[in-house]
Amino acid sequence: MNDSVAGSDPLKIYFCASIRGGRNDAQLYHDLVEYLKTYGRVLTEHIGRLDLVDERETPPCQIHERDMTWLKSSDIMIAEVSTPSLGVGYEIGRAVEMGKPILCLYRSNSEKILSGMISGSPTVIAIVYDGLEEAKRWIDSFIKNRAKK
Ligand code: 6IA
Repeated sequence: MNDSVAGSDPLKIYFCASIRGGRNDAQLYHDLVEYLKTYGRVLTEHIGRLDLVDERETPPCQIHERDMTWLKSSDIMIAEVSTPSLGVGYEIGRAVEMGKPILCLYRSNSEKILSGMISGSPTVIAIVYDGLEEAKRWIDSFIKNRAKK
């Protein structure tokens, strides 16, 4: 792992991306999660699963409680926001309230315009990227700058 010192706790990363908002970018989410795993523990690794099945048996209150517990315990949030998702917007708002460092990644060729509530938030770093390799470079710089604080 790039960002951890031997013996210290791994960085806890809360990755968020669309589930019910649409899974067209599932491969991209998978690749981002794999990259984030080189930096620490991705608490929400399931979001990158290509075979994610929308099991409706899990009561929504359990999903919400589990995700909020993970979010509270996380060190940073990284959100892929090219596909609008109510859940991701909600998670970003909660992370802002909790004072978490937040990086939002938005594909330059997205068909959707990013919400002004994200691009206009003074505490959210929202960047436009072109391809996975550029997204990785933004992640590198976000994590390294955060580590200096
Ligand atoms: O509104 P959306 O479904 O697109 O919201 C997606 C975001 O909310 C993700 O970043 C997740 O962290 C969170 N989220 C929404 N639904 C779930 C969920 N459902 N499980 C975990 N996190 C969720 C359970 C079914 C699923 C395995 C398909």
